Amino acid sequence: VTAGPGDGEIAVERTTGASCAVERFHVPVLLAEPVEVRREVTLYTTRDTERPEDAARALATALGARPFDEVLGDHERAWAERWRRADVVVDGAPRLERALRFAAYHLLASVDPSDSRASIGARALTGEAYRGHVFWDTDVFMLPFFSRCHPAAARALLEYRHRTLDGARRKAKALGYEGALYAWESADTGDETTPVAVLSPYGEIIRVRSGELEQHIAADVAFAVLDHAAVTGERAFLEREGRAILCETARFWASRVAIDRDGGAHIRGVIGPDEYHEDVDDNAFTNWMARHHLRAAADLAECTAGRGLDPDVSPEEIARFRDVAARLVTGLAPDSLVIEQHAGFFRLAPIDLAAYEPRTAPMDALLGREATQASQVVKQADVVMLIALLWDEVPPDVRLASPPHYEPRTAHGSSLSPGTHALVAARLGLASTAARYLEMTADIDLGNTMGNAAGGVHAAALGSLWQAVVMGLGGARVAHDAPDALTVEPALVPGIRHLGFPMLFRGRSIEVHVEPAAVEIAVEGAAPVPVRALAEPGPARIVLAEPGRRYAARLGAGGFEEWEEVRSS
Ligand code: IFM
Repeated sequence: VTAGPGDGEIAVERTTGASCAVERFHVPVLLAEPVEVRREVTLYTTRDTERPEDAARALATALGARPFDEVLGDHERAWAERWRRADVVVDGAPRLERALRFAAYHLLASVDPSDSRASIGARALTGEAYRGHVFWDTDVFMLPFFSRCHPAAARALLEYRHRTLDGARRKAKALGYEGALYAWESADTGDETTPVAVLSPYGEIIRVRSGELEQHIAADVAFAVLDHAAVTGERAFLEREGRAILCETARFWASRVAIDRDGGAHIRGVIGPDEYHEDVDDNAFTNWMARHHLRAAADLAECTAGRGLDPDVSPEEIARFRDVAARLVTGLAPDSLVIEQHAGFFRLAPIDLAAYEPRTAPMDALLGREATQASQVVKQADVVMLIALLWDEVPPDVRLASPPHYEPRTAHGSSLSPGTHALVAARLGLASTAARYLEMTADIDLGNTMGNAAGGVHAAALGSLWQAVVMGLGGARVAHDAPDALTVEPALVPGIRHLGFPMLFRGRSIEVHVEPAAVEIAVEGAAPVPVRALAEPGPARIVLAEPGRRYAARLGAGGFEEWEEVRSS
């Protein structure tokens, strides 16, 4: 470390404790004289070399021999490249734009694309809550950001899941199932690390059952693998590591279901995303996600058959995956448009959340565990989460009818919840609801609205904010009916005049600009890419966008008009 006004005047005091390392710098300063602190940090662990301290010192010495500005220049260029691919511009909502930058900064800073031995903990590297453990937060909330803005980082995160597949196999076996079931809380080996009990803020010992029962993690990891492949177009990873992940975890589902006399397949005794309800049967999120996963595993195993890939999946097993998928119950009664969150949910006691406002504690603490389980209070997006992830699989009238049913029952006791509500509300055209949830998500860390900022940033919520804006307001997605195109179906909320975001799609760098009545795109890369603009109820307008050119589609009375080539502004 060096600091002005004169080098050598700085005194450093270092103390280390069992869980902290503190450095204090004593720098003489003069009134109105700027002081600049220059600091170079080198870091090695025993995973890299037997003598990490020697390696760190050697690198520090080598760096010290180079002019500081040159080293700083490398650092700045590396960041500038990351920003170029991730910076979202929101004209008309400065607080939202600031929150998006905060989100992108923390997400980008939390991952090392060259190291697949670690993934991102729930609070990234910013705090000790959840002990750095890796949850579905990474696969479902953060990975979509990386697959679109920093695919090398996304690959490392997915490779981490492949590396820890043995841990997932051990967990499935220990529970008496086949295949692989990822740890609800994962660390270096992939073995389950969820604590079996925690102490509540009121000193009570609370049993934690997620490690055993929150099994949707198997399908969440599969979802991330599939989403990454859909966006990047990378087949090699999908067909080797991705296939192993998908097929092993699909085996788990095939052995996990119980087929009833009526022929329906049931997944009994689970916890869904709504962790207020434990040991429930047929959580809709789990069942729909497992169905999506089983079908994708069957398709992949079929199209890679005969190549001698590991694991070997027989035609009978593929047929079994398809059969179980077809039988899985969905929570949709024939005459209903509202998906039941789990079997018996509609019969639970009604809840009026407004009566508890202003709330000073989470709903489960206010009601007590038993009353919470007996009531319809929902901790976090659950059916709404399934609609967000499986948008094209849910019939449009069900997409429309289910969220308004669950929204008034949802307590948002998890930071993962408001961003998902924002995304779904935006896609449904519920602009004021979307705006309210966007604000709520943006404030989680910057406003410390969960009251636990000391534990670190809520990394999944940061990912969910990015998704709500880019995939919700911007409407950028890969749709089932046009899997090779980037679909842009915007849903701006009032007040936003312009939303601009970069995204990598199939190896091409695309810049998307959305305004209330127009979409503009520009493509960089070696080959053209199909992009389509969609506005209900108008037809989809597809353009085969050539690299180096810019195109605009304007919204007319019958949806978007044909794309036109425009000059770069
Ligand atoms: O993964 C989440 C879970 O959905 C709700 N409780 C906190 C976990 C870590 O963020």
